[in-house]
Amino acid sequence: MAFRSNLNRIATRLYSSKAADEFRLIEFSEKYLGYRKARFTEKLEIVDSNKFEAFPIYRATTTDGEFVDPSQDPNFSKDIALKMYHDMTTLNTMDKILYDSQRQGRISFYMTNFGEEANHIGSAAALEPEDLIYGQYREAGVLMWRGFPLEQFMNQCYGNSKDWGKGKQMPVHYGSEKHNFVTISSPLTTQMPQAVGSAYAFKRDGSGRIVCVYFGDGAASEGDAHAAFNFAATLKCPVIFFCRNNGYAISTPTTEQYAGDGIAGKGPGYGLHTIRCDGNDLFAVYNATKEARKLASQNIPVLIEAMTYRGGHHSTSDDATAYRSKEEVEKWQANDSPIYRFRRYLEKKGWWNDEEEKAWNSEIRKKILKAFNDAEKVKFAPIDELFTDVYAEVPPHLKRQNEELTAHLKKYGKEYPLDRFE
Ligand SMILES: Cc1ncc(C[n+]2csc(CCOP(=O)(O)OP(=O)(O)O)c2C)c(N)n1
Repeated sequence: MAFRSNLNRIATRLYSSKAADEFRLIEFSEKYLGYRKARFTEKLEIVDSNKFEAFPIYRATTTDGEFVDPSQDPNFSKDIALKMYHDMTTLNTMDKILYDSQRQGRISFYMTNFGEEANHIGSAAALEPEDLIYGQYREAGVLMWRGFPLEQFMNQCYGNSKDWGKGKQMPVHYGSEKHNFVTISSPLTTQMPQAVGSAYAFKRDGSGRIVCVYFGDGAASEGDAHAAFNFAATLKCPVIFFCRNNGYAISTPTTEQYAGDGIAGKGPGYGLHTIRCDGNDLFAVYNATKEARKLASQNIPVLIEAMTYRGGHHSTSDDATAYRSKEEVEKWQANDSPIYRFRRYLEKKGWWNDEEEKAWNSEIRKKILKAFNDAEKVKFAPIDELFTDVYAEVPPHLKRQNEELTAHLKKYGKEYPLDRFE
């Protein structure tokens, strides 16, 4: 049979070059291009990528919190809308306090989330609590939405004994098994292939959970991002890639980060469903993430690029005035604050007013300062706990290091502030 069909094929090819062309077209299209159908063309043209239309920016509201198309209103209940506002403003106030406290030398490091509050709260609210989150480091609001306590934020930033990580991580490298939030890794983009691996595991175990992985425009230039996109698309993983495009990777502006259509422009090339949205519009972020979650739960991976602006310095180790003007930052603050935008929406609904704003500001500031002061008083975990928790059983090389440290401290202990450890 096989011999005969081969003969037939050869005969067909000899008989008709048109059939041969068709055969090649089908092979190229169905086998090499997978899901795409290509055609032959006799027009010699090297495609100029700049001629592709850029992804539009999906928005729901204006900067004054007004719906452009009322059908895009997800109709939050008053309770949910107020929780959103409370979380965004709590995050903002916490950032101010912790940023200042680093400047006073009370904690070693901090990263603010200024200007990205709608990205965090809008996306987190659209996910299910059991969905697994992989963050980059500038997503504290996602954890806040999930109920990570203020005290834990403070304990983690102090690295004291009440910190669930017992001070083993740098400040803002949060993690919480209880909140399905994988501990942050400092090396950029490690979280992306890991997230796809978790998503693939969820697909195989049929749990219905999905993964949402956050990353910045800078992180998207790492090779690991490419690996993650490609694995997710080819293995059809239940994952949402949430890019916070905030214009900068430390001092590198996006104009130097990529030459194509941002991060969204990469999506179709990998076979990812893709949307670009206004990251300062909580409603747009929520709607986009909600839709993406639906697709992801059917094993269709989605890339979201949320356009925003990094309102603060990259971190407390950075001075952004060295590479961007004060006027640029002020322009963003004056024209597009995600918090103000959402507040305008609440006010128009009759759910918020100036007095409530004033009372809330003072209440939340007091709460945060109390948690902060309490955390400052807590001692660090006992020194030998430095060697525990990472491995189920302490391996021999760590045991040896522990012995060396104990001997060293016996001899030179008075040179160290040992009274600050439990
Ligand atoms: C592999 C690696 N390279 C470099 C760094 C140093 N680094 C830390 S954050 C950062 C910029 C990341 O920018 P982006 O992904 O856009 O996120 P953003 O800080 O703007 O939120 C860089 C280069 C790092 N942590 N890891």
